[in-house]
Amino acid sequence: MAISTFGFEFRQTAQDGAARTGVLTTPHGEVETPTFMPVGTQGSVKTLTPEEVAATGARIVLGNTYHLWLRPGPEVIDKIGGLHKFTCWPHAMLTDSGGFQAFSLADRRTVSEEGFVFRSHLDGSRRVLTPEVAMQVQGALGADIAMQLDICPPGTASPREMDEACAVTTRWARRCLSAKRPDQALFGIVQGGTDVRRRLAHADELAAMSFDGLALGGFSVGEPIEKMHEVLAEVAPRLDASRPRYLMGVGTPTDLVRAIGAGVDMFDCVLPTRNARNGQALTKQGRIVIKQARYKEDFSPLDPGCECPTCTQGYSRAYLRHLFMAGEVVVLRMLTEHNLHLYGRLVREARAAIAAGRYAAFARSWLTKDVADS
Ligand code: PRF
Ligand code: ZN
Repeated sequence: MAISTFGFEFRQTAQDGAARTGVLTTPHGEVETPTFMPVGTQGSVKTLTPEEVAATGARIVLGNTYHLWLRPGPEVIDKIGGLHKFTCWPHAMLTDSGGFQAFSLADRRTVSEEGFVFRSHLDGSRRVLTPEVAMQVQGALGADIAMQLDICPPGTASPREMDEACAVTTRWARRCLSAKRPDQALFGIVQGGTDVRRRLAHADELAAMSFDGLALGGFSVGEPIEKMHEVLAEVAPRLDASRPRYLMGVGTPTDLVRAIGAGVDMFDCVLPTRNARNGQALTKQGRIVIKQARYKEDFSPLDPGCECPTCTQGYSRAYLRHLFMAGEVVVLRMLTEHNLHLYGRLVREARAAIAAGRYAAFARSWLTKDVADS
């Protein structure tokens, strides 16, 4: 067992093929894995209260260093005692390091050995995000798990750029470990694109360090989805089994089912929450685009098999469509709750299937349906 941080522990509880269940112990409670982390970029899972998020089964959420650093600022959050207290989320929390957002959101960003230099997307101010700053800000936010600063090249990057991104990410890994709070867990991030050998080599470099978990970054960044799964099937099972494995920013329900089958323990993705706000409900039978005329007089619930408040209260597709067309904001909450309940149910059923040694049958039952791929 790789226990290096006070109050943090990962214990595998069952295995079926490469898929596994486990328990992640954090200072804010236990998290059963495989788990899905709803994304709370700005200190809220958009449209929902923390109680509503917990009711979907989520016991860990993700916060973003980049956004909270720029607004309201780590000093504000530090003052009240951290992001848990600030947001009233009592369960576990993980913060991403900010580089990924600095790269995708900021203007005129540059990257050097020192870190990222960019202009804030809010006020244009010049900001420097180094591994030390990323750890300092994440320390003030006080999540249970922090992420190292890394470089995530686009799927189209050349082999040379991929090699360079891995080399810099490794050097930043050491700097993050030196700068971390001793009572905060820290995960390393494996890069390397879709080349299995490069991925495995980078994973070995990071596994040799005292990280509490290992993440797979740099997936779902423009490469073909089949290629991603091909590489995941080779790489995920070979990541150190004593530490949690986290696939960053992925994916659809189908992606989760396949990646869990490859041995991934943790996921985050904006898909269930963002798609809800675009009027999309995900169901085990496929995706419902609620504005479509075919739902105008469809008085059935989104998904009769769903345990979410939207479905069990009896709100019909016709009513939800009407609310969406009329611009009534409550429908965004209803769809968000529904989608997060689907992800909560997916990981719960996956855990039960792994424990019972029937993961292959479970996977077939989800994959044979046209599930929600975007
Ligand atoms: N690095 C970090 N955060 C991320 C990613 C990454 O590569 C991704 C890629 N899918 C999502 N979020 N730090
Ligand atoms: Zn529902």
